[in-house]
Amino acid sequence: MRIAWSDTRSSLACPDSGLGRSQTRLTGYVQESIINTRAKKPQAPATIGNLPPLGMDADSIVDDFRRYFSHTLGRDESTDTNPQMYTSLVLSLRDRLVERWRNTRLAYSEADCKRTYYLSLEFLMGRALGNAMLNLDIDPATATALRQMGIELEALADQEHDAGLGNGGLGRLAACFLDSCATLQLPVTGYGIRYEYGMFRQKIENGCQLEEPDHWLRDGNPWEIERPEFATRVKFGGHTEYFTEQHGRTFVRWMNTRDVMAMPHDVPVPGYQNGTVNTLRLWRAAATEEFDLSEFNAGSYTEAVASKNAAEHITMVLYPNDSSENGKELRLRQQYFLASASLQDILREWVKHQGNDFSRFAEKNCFQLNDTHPTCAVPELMRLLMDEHGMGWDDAWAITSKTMAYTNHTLLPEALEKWSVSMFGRLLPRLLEIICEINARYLSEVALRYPGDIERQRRMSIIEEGHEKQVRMAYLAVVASFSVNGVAALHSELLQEHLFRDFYELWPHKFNNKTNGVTPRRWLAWSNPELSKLISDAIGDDWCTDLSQLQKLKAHADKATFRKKWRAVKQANKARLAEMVQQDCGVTFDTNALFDVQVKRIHEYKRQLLNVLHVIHLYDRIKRGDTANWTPRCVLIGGKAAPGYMMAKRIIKLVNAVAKVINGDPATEGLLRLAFLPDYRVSAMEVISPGTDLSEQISTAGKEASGTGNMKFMMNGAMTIGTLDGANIEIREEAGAENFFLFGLTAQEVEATRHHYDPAAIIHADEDFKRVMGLLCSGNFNLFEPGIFDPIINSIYSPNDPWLTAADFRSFVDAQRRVDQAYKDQDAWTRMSIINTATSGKFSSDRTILDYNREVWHLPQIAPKQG
Ligand code: 26W
Repeated sequence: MRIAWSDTRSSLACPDSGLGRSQTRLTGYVQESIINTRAKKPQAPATIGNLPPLGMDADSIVDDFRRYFSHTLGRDESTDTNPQMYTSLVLSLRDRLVERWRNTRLAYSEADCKRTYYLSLEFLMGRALGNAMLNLDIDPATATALRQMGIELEALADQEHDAGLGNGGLGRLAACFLDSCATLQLPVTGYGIRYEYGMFRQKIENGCQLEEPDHWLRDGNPWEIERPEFATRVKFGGHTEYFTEQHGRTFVRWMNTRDVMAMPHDVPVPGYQNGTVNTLRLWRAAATEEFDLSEFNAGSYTEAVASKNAAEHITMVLYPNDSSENGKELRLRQQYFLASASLQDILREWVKHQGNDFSRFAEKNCFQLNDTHPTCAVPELMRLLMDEHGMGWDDAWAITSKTMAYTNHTLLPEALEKWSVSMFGRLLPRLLEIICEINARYLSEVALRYPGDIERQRRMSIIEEGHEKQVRMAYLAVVASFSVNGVAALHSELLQEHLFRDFYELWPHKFNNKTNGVTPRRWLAWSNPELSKLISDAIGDDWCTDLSQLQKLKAHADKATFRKKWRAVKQANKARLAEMVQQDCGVTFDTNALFDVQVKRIHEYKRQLLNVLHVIHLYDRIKRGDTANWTPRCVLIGGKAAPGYMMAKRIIKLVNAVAKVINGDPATEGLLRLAFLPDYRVSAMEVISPGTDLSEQISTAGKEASGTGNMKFMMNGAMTIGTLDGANIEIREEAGAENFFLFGLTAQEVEATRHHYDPAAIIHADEDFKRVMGLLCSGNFNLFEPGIFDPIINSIYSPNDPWLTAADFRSFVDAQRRVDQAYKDQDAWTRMSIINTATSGKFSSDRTILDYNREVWHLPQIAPKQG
């Protein structure tokens, strides 16, 4: 890769003005000298914001790229390196985003429209380069530009670290939503935390997960723009004091606090080829100036540095748990930091335009809470309105309860956030007072509705009584929100029937469902270009912004030539995936085999264990010679375990141990492979989903709120083997039962089975299962580490196994047999694959966002002026 330095194009001059393009972009005092040299021709003074649009052609990109590389980054021929070339390309593209960003802001502000703020502790954005090129429609021009300079795009794209600011589904959903909001031209801003360290990088050593820090910002992040002019202060600790004014009004001061600065970093969120660029504003914690002045001057230099560090700790690292809350103080600090900084930012903007008149605030603003994590926003908005803007309780509550909307993403009790009242009070004394007041007022409403029902009041209280009193964040969110939604039809029903039953009885109108979706731009157009081209050749390219168009593919499923092309694309994608598996796992996948994939966080409820039991069963069949009519399979499992989740880590070890035995046994050659893919992340999924034949969605029914990986696989033409859980139910409805491999107990049956669950009897009665457990228990996969899989074996045998792994084994194995049969008929399989893609339209996050907008947000769609 070499930049063509000899390339002397004359396109630097801009024909209309006679000015060099780069000159027209100069601002401030430099402008004067330009104006002076052109003094003969009187001109309106150039304004900062009045620039001609940047060219979108290859030559313009080459010019900008070279200027960034040589002038901004100070590199030349002898020092050219991929990181600097990557940065030069990003800065060139970012300039083009910035133009549209400004136009978008202007259009929203001129329309003076309602806005929604998506508050989330996680935004799992992945890489931005490909997405930016696609959405700017500058992909071909960029490719040409780089070719002209002799640079390989892929090598640059590989320089980008994934922005891994999330754990899994909930964080990636937030990222897909931002893409859809920008594409639909909705005035939605994301607010999150700029973690210095994102999701840990997973290494596998001796079959075990090792966590390594993800210092994704080490080489800088050219996508973000720091905005110190909008820095705000966030309070912690201290105490409250009550004052009475002359007129008798009391007000509260939160004093003696330890403040932390919140510094915003803005990331552009481009819509799909529509001129809109929305904003993701990420907050970084920094020490306030007093830290520097008072403490440093007091001579306690080292202590001052230490406390400065403590302030900056708040945004140092993403908590890597995706299902269990451990009540850590730093996590609550992060949550309040996000809520307070974001709300202050929004109120500052409001006051700038409306002064202290909040009468229309609720009409013009909506806060979508991504799970309970940002729920401090409820008491914080109350505090800001009352203590900072002089509003009374009732007015403040009217605004808060009309602007908050809450999305629940899990029913698992261990994932429901609770904070000890004593810790909450120490860290956020003013907020705790407000929460208690909200609780008292709301419980009196409950008492009015159900007089004398003390038990119900106890059940519904935001404060859980007991040895250690706790704040129940989910209840706080429900009480304060005008909308409460689950993320798939079944999940929303279960919320109403179980977790929020009492609340549903009191306020049925609050509850609704919003089935999740994923963005077809990243998950089909960008990650699967060959399939996208085949689809567009057949049905046109409107599907990219109207995914229901994919239905038109159904007609093509009957054409042999189309099926042949479809199969060829899948084969090419499988080859790409096989290459990745070879490189990252050292395991050879034969692209003629069935590619069977389960990638997601490792959790017992997701039942990677059930998957492994099936693989052991296949191995057992091979070993006993039951291989007539065999369908060769390559099984891929990937995902991260929470560092403190011992069982999940043991399951990773088991996958690796079983893989080692199977892949090392000559008997399995050409029949079976198993690999564990280390460091599963967004950019890996972009390769995995296009190359998958079979998508494993095998959670215990009633436990997976929705799932979104299931949707990415479906869109890319994979068949699903799954339980009636989360969005699987809707996937099966759309695809048709004949195009879905169903197995397992229903959510109802799961609950009924718990009372009489006897796994030992189930295993004993099933010859195949007995043999599988025999292999596991004999130490066949852990010859040199005796006993390490005992906790797993015990969990399968336990009548209290919450995930009922044994209950679904037979049904799962039978469904896998049907898969094997179906895969043998490649033509029929391809037809099913096409039908899956064709019926995946519902699972576009555009549909989800339009649902949110129609039923919850009520925002106008606003197109910025072009150019
Ligand atoms: C407090 C620790 C913690 C952190 C994150 C608990 C729970 C979470 C999330 C709720 C976990 C999560 O990502 N849930 C997933 O959300 C997806 C998007 O709605 C759903 O598709 C998945 O089913 C759900 O598991």
